[in-house]
Amino acid sequence: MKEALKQIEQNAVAELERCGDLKELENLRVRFLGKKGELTAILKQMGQLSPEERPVVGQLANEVRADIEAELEKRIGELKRAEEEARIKAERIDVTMPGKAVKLGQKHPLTKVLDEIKEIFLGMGFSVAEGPEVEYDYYNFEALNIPKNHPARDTQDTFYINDNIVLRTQTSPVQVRTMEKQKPPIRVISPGRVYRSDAVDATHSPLFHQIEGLVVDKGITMADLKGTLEVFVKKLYGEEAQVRFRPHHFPFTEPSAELDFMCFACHGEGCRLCKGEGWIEILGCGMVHPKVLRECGIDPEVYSGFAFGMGLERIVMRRYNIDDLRLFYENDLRFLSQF
Ligand code: 2NM
Repeated sequence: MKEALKQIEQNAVAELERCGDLKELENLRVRFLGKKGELTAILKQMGQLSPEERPVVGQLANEVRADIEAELEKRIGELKRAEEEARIKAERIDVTMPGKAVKLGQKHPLTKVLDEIKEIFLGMGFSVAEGPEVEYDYYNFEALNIPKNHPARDTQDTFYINDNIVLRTQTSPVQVRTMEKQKPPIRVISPGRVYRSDAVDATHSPLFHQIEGLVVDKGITMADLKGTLEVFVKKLYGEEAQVRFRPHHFPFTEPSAELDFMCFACHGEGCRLCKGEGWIEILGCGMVHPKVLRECGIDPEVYSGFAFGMGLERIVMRRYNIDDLRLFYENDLRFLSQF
């Protein structure tokens, strides 16, 4: 029996040393020390021994159990440490490795130029006003002296939600709302989306962007309009830019004009860019009609004002030599990443 016990210890120590895995170690513990293990099997035979031999063998059995347990603990410690080291090695972060580049987006060309235009007017004391794109017929037309039979109200041009509500065809309703709730002096620009029922082609879209402006105060004259808009064009196109005002007609301004700047390609000679004109139109403008002021609660005997409006797309197309405005709305990164 003593021989058997020593054999178990030898076998156990040898197997534990060979064993390279925590799960297998647990199997070995069960095999040697468990209730149905090899050591227990020997102890069950103790009854066959003489009373003198029993304590001796018992003590040896305890020593063998203690030795195996000690060896087991030692191996568990070693294997855990090895496992931990392997894990740390696998998880180690190489801080010298080049990072993954985060690709930043950029502003849409319409936004870039709009920001520039806003900045110019902010610099002249204007603030930015916004309003609803789904608008009452009253604000879009009626208050702006556009009577019921005016061609601008034609269903061909306007998206009607119902008899009283439209998709705004201009941002002027924002100016009307501003005059309604704000006393002069007023200096605002209103950029935003506008809608017209047009077929899509290279130069037309049912959705486009406008920037309108409005100044109302005591003593505002056509000279203020001309000075302000000339400064705007020079800030946008450079100090050497030349402007001219041409008489025009709008229902909401009187007198009205269109503002051209001299073609930068041919300097007024006439070329392909300006279609032989020598000048390129950039915006419409005029002195706010007294009827419009009165409708908005401003006394035209006390106050006067000027207003203007321009399309953003055409300005951006000229700036970057873009020949098809559909590119603005298609979100093709090959286009957008060029700006
Ligand atoms: C334009 C041209 C001329 C305009 C007028 C007004 C308002 F509300 F004051 F009457 N807002 N915008 C205006 C004037 C717009 O766009 C070509």
